Amino acid sequence: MPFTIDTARGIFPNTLAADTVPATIARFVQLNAEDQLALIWFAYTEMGTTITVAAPGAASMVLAEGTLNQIKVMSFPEQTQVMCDLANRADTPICRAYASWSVNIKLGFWYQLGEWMAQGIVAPIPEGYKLSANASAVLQAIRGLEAGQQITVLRNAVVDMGYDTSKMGSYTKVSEPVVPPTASAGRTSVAIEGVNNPTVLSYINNMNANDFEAVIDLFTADGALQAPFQRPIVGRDNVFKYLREDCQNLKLMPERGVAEPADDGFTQIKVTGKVLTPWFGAVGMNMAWRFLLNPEGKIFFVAIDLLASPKELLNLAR
Ligand code: ECH
Ligand code: GLY
Ligand code: GLY
Repeated sequence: MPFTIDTARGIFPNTLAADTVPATIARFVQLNAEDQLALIWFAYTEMGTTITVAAPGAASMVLAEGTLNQIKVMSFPEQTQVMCDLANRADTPICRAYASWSVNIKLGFWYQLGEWMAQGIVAPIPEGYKLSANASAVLQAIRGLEAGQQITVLRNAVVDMGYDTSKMGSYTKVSEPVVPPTASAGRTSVAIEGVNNPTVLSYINNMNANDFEAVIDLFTADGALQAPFQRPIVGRDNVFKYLREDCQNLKLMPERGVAEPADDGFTQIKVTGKVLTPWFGAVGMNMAWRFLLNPEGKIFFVAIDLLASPKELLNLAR
């Protein structure tokens, strides 16, 4: 039977993803807004003692600046209301603006509010604020995760805030400017134990060079990319947009892998290794890439998974 995106998603079914991340988010979104904000404040400040977050790039800050300046001059109660509105996904002008931002702009916005909260410019979490029992339990669950999973929970919590874009009709997505690809002299090239497939090597090396034109050329016209805990993004145009909007300046550090023939002349390849985000240069996330290449060596499907544990880096079983 020929592969479909749906059947492709099932390659290497023994791959154990960090399902604790969506499970934790599912519990988090049940909490009330005050608890959500306080919980993130506690998690974020506790994490800050062991891992350092990079200041956002100037480009993403400029795009959130208007909204940030609006919030800066509000009273504490008004600021608290804005933050609760975001957590409640309310229909307000700020929640609509927020919803139109790319992931990095949303993260940069909260980074700035966090700085201002620490400096007393934005309403802090009230002193002595007591989390509900459920919120405490979620915070405890987050404490038990490895660092790569913790930052993914934070990221996903922030991405889900703001007004629901599906209720917004047409709107203009706001994302950071696209950086030019790294010049050839500055490029790196990876070696993967057990995998020398040129498509896979080219995918990794071009991702690391922000050369998304070259990356997208590796896909079939109907090819798909599935980010961690997401539905597949299908078709070259959509994948290309995603790469340019949300995938700049990542560092992919594959370690090992396995390649084997699949049905209809396709090839399935699993690679494991680490990924760094520009936000947390010292947090190596344990990841897998599951590629399905067509007989011409084009990417029909690739899934990127956040792994359940470091042990999974060694799991190349089919
Ligand atoms: C404060 C209190 C009030 C509420 C809030 C607050 C602020 C919170 C802040 C949070 C900041 C969080 C950050 C998280 C960043 C996480 C980034 C991650 C990135 C993962 C990327 C991966 C990429 C994988 C991919 C690969 C591919 O091959 C294809 C593409 C792709 C405290 C004020 C809210 C400030 C900065 C987890 C894994 C490898 C799929 C992208
Ligand atoms: N500092 C990370 C970023 O702007 O993406
Ligand atoms: N967590 C995958 C991404 O950055 O979209």
